[in-house]
Amino acid sequence: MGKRTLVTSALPYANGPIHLGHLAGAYLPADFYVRYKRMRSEDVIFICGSDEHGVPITIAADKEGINPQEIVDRFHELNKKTFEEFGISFDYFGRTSSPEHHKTSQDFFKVLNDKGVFKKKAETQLYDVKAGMFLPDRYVKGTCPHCSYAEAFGDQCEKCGTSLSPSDLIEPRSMVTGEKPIYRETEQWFLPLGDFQEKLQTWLDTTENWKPNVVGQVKSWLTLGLGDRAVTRDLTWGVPVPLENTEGKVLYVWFDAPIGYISATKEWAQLKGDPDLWQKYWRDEESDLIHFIGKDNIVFHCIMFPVVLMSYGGYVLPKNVPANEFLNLEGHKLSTSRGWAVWLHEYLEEFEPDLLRYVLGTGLPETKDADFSWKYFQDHVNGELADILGNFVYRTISFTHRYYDGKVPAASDFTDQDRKVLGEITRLKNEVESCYEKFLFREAIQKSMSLARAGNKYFTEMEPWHLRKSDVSRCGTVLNTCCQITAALSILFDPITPDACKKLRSYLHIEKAGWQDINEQTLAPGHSVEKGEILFVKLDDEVIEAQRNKLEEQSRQQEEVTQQPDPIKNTITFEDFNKLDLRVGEILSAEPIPKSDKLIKVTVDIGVEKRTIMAGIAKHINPKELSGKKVTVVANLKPRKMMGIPSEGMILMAETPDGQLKFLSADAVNGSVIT
Ligand code: B3M
Ligand code: ZN
Repeated sequence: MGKRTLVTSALPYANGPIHLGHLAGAYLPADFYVRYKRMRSEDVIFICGSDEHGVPITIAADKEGINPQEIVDRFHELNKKTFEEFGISFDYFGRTSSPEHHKTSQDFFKVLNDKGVFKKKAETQLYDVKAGMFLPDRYVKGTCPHCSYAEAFGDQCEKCGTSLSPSDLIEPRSMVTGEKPIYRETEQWFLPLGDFQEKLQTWLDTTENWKPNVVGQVKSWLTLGLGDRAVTRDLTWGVPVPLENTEGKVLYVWFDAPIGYISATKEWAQLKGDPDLWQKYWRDEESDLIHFIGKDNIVFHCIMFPVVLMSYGGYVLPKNVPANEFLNLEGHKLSTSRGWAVWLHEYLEEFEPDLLRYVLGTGLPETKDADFSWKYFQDHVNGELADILGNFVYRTISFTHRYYDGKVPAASDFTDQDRKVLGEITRLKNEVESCYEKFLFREAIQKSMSLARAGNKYFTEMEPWHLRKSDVSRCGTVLNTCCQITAALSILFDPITPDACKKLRSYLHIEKAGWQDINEQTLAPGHSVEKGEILFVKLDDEVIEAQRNKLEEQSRQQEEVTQQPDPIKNTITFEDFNKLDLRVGEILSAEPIPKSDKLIKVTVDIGVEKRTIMAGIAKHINPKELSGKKVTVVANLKPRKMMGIPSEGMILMAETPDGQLKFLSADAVNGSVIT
């Protein structure tokens, strides 16, 4: 263990609010860890901030038709405030739009460029001629070649989940202008990760106690072999490339974002009035750098950023990267676009932070994906926080208050049972410590609760309410013992439920207690204790039911939004319209195409002649039902081969807002697009 620790949590994109999935991945475990270290008076700082660059930001801005700056300002403020209210105790929460960040990341780029680390290569990329801009994959939409979904993105079809590249899309179109993009050459700077393979391996061999899921991912990247990774992009939103003649180029967001940890630490140091202080954490070998992230960020933190740091020189490399897996919600994948998420700022409108901190902590996706449900939340709040921890400490302090005038009674003649339960304090404290050091937070929480459970059981079995009358001295010993356990719990639980612990320590008048005070005699006889209040109130079924309904409703509403009809296209002239030759036709026969799940080969009589038309309707209509149907045909469409067969026209169909294709008819849904 080094002399000091620098803890970071992934910089959340400032394109939306924080939800439970984010929290369980990168923020809550980091906060447990940092609070634990602070309780031990260790030298630790906790750094985070908003990631304000990259395509996720510009897409969010485009969606609302506003400037990216407005988006990042809004969500930076909201997320900063939400984290604070939830007790995520960052020492500093910066943002990558800050001048210090631009300066720092440009310096990194320049130094690496001067050292000759980068390769410059021409690449072909999609380009929107009308908009005069290169298009990131996410900015291209088209029809998915697998499921025919018309709104698939250039990097993924959200309907069938297939990952795509823009060239896979049928009829690709730019999301900026709707035009068909072309390929154009452009020069970019690349980080040749492959050159660092050996250096990376040597460094990774020195690391200890990494989680198997992280080691596994990193190993497989290294085994596959590392390639060149572009660190610049042709975009206008981002940190400008700090070289001559690079107009329109910015740093790739994954180049600048991790450097955000450094620039935020610099800003923190400036605020402390000691501008060089950041160096102690980043450039001294005695510092342990720990990155808390979600599993989708592993490659950037374990390969790309370390390569940047080693090429620059003089920086510490991550000591550990305890990445978490994903959190599901009520048995389904969390999805912000489908409205299947619990937003942290909304949670905070109705519940105390401590409840979720504890419950989410007991079910963190540490080694595999985990599920959060409102029922799970209720069960753990009621069954553990309220019935065990809360019940035990309340019984203890209220009894002390009532029968001992609020003074810890003296103890004498300890029995085996007393010694055993007191022994649990040190035993569990040691075990909890070792869990924290190994980033096993679920287990740390479970073991912390074991102490409360032992205390609660002891209280029940000793029956002090009887002893009070039958054996006064014995009753005092029992209560003294319970008071010691209560004091220990008020410190042991501090990283998990800080608000409740702060209250509890104030009832016990041990506000300043730290980890070293978790022992068997924290409270001397005669030490005064306040009556205090119940720490955790049970949650009713209705409250939980309401949350579940809210989630369902939210996802239903989102579905409606995403199914909104397409906007009306640009106005055309009558001449434009007149170019179309539309004919009424009758389907004579139809046969499915064996290798296609989409196409049907249709023969249509359009009066003047018979046509073969390949129609993409197999998913929606049974070929057997086609014969004899009257249809509208675009008769002068340039023939085009599909599955090797020339298609001589197009049958017009109505596409309902939810993507179903129907024949044109008077009872088609309003707003159906004729397609
Ligand atoms: N903003 C991605 C994410 O939120 C990214 C993390 C940056 S950490 C330097 O998943
Ligand atoms: Zn698809």
